[in-house]
Amino acid sequence: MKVLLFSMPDVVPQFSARTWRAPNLAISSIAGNMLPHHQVKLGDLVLKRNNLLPSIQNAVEDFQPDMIGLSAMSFQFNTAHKIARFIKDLNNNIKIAVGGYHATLMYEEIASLPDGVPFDYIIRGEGDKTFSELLCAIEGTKKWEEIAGLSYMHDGVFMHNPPRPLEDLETIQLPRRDIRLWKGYTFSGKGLDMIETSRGCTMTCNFCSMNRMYGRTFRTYSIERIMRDLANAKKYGAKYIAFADDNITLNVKRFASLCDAIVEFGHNDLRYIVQASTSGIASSPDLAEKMARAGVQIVFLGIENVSERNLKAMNKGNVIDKTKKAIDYLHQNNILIVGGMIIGHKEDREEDIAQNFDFFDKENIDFYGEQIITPYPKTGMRDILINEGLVTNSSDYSRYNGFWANVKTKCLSSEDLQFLRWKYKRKYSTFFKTTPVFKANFRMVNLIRVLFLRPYYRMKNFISSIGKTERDIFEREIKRCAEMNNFF
Ligand code: B12
Repeated sequence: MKVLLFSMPDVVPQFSARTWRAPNLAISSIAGNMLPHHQVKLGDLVLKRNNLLPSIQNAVEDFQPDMIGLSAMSFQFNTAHKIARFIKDLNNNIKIAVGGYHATLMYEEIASLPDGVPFDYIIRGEGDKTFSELLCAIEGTKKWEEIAGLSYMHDGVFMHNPPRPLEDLETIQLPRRDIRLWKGYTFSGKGLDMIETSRGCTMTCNFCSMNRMYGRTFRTYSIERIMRDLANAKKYGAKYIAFADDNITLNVKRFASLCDAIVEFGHNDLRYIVQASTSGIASSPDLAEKMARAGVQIVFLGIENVSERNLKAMNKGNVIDKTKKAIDYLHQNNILIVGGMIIGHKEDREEDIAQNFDFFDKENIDFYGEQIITPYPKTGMRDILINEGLVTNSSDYSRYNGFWANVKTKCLSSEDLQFLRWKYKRKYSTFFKTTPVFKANFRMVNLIRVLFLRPYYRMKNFISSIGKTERDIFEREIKRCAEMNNFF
C-alpha cells in the first residue's frame, strides 16, 4: 500500500514556527514499524503553514496514497477534521486514519460526531504496531476484530476493539527520517530532530494527559538503541535533539548513564533539549554537570507554580526548595531553563499570578513557558474544574493549548486571566531573554540584560504604547494569536 502520514500545522503562540519547527516523532515511528513492502511518505505540516491546502493537494496528487494517517493533539483536532474532509473531497477512495492524544482520549466522541465522520479508522494508544496490523487487515492478512487499539467503521458504525496493551519497547523499530517530503526542521536556525529514550511517567500530576496514554508506567529504550537513533538523526542533519521524554529525570541514575554514553559515543557534538522535573535535577549536583558535558543546552523544567496551595492542587507536592536547588545546579553549568508555569488555579487572584512571574524573574529563568491551566479531556483536573463550575470553554478544543484561558478562578474571569498572563509576560520577558543565540554565554548576557536591555525594552514598550492603552496593545496581540492557526 501507499501511505502518507501527516502531523498538524497548528502551533501555540509561545512556540512560534519561525524559531521552532520540529518533526513529529509519532508519524516517524509509525512509518518505522510498517512492513517493508509498503511505500510511505511523511509530511510535517508545520513546514507548510503558509500554503497548507495546496501542499496537501500536491502531495496527494503526486504520491496517490491508498491511506492517509493524521496525528493530532487536542488543540489540533479541528484542523485534522477539516483536512480529512478536504482529502475526501479530493478523492473519496483514500482511507483516513487518525491517531494521537485526542483520538486516544476522545475516540467515542469522534466516532459519534454529529455531522458525519471523515475518518475510517481511529488508532487509540500506541500506534506503532496497531497501524501496521490495520494495513494487514486491509490486505486481508489479519482479522479486524483482533487488532487491539483499533476503532474501525463497519456497516456505517464504529467498532471499538479492546484497548492495546503497552508495547515492549525492545520491539519498536527506529523512526524513519529518510522519507520526509519537506525540509526545514529547525531550532534557532539549526537542524532539529526528535528522539525518545523512554515512554510514560509515574508521576500523578492531574493536569496531564499522559497517564491516559500509558497509565502510570515508565518503559525505557536501551542505551544501544538510543545511540543508534542519535547517529541516524545526525545523518539526516540534526544539530539540536529534543528528547520527547516527558520527564527524563524519572530515573536519575539511568539519565546520568545516558549522558555518559552520549560522551562515550561522541554524540556530545549535538545540542540537547530535555524535559525534566525539579526534584529530579535537584537530586544530585553531579547530574547537571554530566548533562552539560553531554551537550544538554536547554531544560524544560516543570516548576509549574510557586504557591504551596496550587502545587498541592496539582498533586505535585511542595517542591519549591527543590526548584531553587535545580535552578542553581543548571545555571552553575550554563544550562538554560525554560520554566514551565501553570497559572489560573481556582483560588488565584492577580497577586498569585504576579508571584510566579516575580519568582521566575528573581531566579533568572531564561525562557518563560507559562500556560493557563487547561481542562484537557479526560484529566482529573478537568473533572475538578467542571465540578467547581470554573470551566468557561468546555468544548472548543482548538483553544486547548495552554495559551488561551478556558477557565476562570473564583476571583478572576477568563478574560482577566488572558489579560494578566499577557501583562506579566510583557512586563518580565525581554527580547534577549527569548533569543537563544544571545544566550550562548548567558553570564555576559545577564549583565547586559540588567544594565542596558531591560531599560531599553521598557523604553521600547513605552514608545510603542504611546497613544495606545495597554488594552489596545493587548487586543491587537490577542487578535494576532487568534488568527495564527486559521488555515481554511
Ligand atoms: C515532545 C512534546 C512536545 C514538544 C515538541 C512537540 C513538537 N513536535 O513540536 C514541545 C515541547 C514543543 C511541545 C509543546 C506542546 N505540547 Co507537547 N508533548 C510532547 C511530548 C512530551 C512527547 C510527544 C512525542 O513525540 N511522543 C513520542 C511519540 C512516539 O508518541 P506519541 O506522540 O504519543 O505518538 C504515539 C501515539 O500517540 C500514536 N499516534 C500519534 N499520532 C498518530 C498518528 C497516526 C496516524 C497513528 C496511527 C498513531 C498515532 O502512535 C504513536 C506511536 O506509538 C508529549 C507527551 C508524551 N510523552 O507523549 C507532550 C504532549 C503531546 N504535549 C501536549 C501539549 C498540550 C502541548 C502544547 C499544546 C502545550 C504547551 N503549551 O506546551 C504545546 C504545543 C506545541 C505546538 N505544536 O505548538 C500534551 C497533549 C495533550 C492533549 N490532550 O492534546 C501532551 C500529551 C503532554 C501532556 N502532558 O499532556 N510538546
